[in-house]
Amino acid sequence: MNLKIELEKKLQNPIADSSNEELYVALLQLIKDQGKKKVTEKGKKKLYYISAEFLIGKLLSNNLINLGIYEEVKQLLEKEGKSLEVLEEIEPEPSLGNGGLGRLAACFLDSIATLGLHGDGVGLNYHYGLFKQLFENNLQKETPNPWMTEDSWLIKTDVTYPIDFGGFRVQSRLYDIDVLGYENRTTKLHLFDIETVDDGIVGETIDFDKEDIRKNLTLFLYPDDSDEKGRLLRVYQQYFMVSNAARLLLDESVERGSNLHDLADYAVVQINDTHPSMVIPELIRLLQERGILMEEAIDIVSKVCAYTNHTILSEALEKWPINYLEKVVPQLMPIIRELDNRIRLKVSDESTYIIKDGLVHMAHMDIHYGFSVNGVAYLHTEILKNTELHNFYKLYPEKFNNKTNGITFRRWLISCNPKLAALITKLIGEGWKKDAEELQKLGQYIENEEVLKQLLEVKQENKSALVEYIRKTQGQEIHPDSIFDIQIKRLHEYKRQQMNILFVINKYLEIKEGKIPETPITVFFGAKAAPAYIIAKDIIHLILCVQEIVNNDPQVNPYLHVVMVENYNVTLAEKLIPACDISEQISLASKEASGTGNMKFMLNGALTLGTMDGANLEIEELVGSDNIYTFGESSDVVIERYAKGDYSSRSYYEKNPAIKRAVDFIVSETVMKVGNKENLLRLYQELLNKDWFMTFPDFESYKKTREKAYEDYKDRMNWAKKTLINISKAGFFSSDRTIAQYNKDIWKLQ
Ligand code: GPQ
Repeated sequence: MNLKIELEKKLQNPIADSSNEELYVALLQLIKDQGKKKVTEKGKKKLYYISAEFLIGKLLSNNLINLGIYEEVKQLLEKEGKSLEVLEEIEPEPSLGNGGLGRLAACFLDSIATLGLHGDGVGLNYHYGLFKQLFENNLQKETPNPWMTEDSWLIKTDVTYPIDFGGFRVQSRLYDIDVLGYENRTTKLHLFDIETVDDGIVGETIDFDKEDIRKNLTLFLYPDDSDEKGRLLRVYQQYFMVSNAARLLLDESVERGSNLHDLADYAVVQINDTHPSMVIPELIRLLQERGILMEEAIDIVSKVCAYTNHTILSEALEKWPINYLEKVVPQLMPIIRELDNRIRLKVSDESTYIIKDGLVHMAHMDIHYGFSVNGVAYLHTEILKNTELHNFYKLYPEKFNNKTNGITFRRWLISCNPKLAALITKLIGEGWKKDAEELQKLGQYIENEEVLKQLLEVKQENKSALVEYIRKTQGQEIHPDSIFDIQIKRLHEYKRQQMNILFVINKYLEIKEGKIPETPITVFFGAKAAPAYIIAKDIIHLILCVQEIVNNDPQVNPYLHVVMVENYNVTLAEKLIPACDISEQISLASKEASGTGNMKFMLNGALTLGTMDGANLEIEELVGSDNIYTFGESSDVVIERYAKGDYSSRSYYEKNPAIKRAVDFIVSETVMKVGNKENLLRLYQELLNKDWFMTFPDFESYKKTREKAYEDYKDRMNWAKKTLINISKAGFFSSDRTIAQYNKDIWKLQ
């Protein structure tokens, strides 16, 4: 392909005379054409990865990389006086996900395509997706996040299905996004939409008529579920997603030769958390419609569906009231009752029943009627087996398995950190791009001063680029030589951003007393709070207040700076992670199923400051305890304390002066002056009287360990050595490895 000729054909103009917008669209079209030429794997059996979220991020650069023409395009544009970086800014980020679960699904599609597996993703085409976050008066404000533009990656197909809800029928329409794997393979992200959707019912805010399903069904991801209308809308969305997925699966399987009795030889479904769980009764229903008897239909579906659990937090394990399902999907309730009855006849342990106290337990249905149940990190799966799902484990030990999460190195290193990728390639060749384990070859350089210096230089350049970006976008001046200490993830109490900000408060007060840090520190936060999650929003409020106080205090700001990035998303993550020195992974032990940010930071040469939780355990195992900063109580201690139910945060507050001082600061005049009394007081009370995620017991060891990391940072060569060890051991966390394991143990695609 002659790139210049092809591009100018699309532009109908010379490159040099085209606007950036025109160039962006021309490139997008060119990539779409190239995508069509790639091979789509067509084995007999096919995977359907059903997920409420696919947090795919911008696609332009990633697709260019996976097509192998990134450098060529970049150079061509430069020669013509244009810049690929500027074009990247034009692309809106698809708003199809919320956090780790959705980003994992996106990494998985990249790996499925790259490994040439026969499998597609299935989800919904949310027009506004997750809200866009703005900060006003130190508070989070939610606004709609329209991301679809006239020219986008979406490809309208002619696939449509009639979908029945209680009392009315709607028509669906399938849109596809091509997922280009590395080199020559491709797979599809199938996004179902409703023909009658109406973007126009949404104004300036994210409020809208929640009852007008025909118009609102695919507008928002996770509509506010603090009232019944919102919760019902979620059920409508979930059924719409899985009914479409099930019909697609059946049609395609029949087309490939299945007689439906042998469906398990043609299709496998991965149920990504409980949002798609209704696919089980829906598939049974559709098989019955096609003439298969209940008994056999259940048997078939039980061989097709596999379930992934992503959390032990009980509030995230969905349970829908029977009357919701009766209203939205009356056709499923008889099947769900039948599924429950069969368990009641077989199993004496009532805790595993599907219907209990008027609620349908979606995960229970998945476990009884799926053939595989997996957790997402070693510790998480062990906790599922031994504690949370112990009663199920006793019934079906053979179903339980672990699949430690992974990330795609194409996006999370090659694309977001080209300087580091180039250095690695210079040292060990290209092989690591296909076989991530080859990163281990970097081990030979850990005593090589020249290499370590180059590693530090790359980090410094990435930090300077971030400084520039933050200046441009948020108007803040950051010290490029400061330690970049970063916590970016969904805002949730169990992730304990509140513990981090208490540390910052403590540091601020120490500096005010004259205890000056030897190296300046910049603490970054990025997080969205669910619109109805009050305490999470109060924590954001506190972070924003502290940001204002610290950054405007001339006595403090030469040494300490706080940056809360607005509207944290994949695009921002790609800028923050390559620039990070210290990666905050400080969830309460046992609560973070895996984490995947921890892996991205490690791969980009940041050192982890973390609890023994989720995949942090596996990071420690790989890099050794000298190359990670772990602290805090173990999951065993935490689980036992919950069981005893005797935790009193107030006693820690009274015993520990540093905790008391930092917590009291929340309601001090200094903070009240820049914040809201109501929010601050509520958070203060919450910590003092509840602190459900036990920040206080870990606070001392957190403080000590974080200070130790800051101390170690001063010895730059030794620090660089630790970061190189981390990079060299990151290969295990490639999602190519994770997907190969899913395929070997669960999917068994050819
Ligand atoms: N996760 Cl249940 C989400 O991002 N959203 C959810 O609704 C649930 C889980 C995360 C989980 O918190 C992380 O620990 C995992 O690394 C991630 O899923 C992917 O497994």
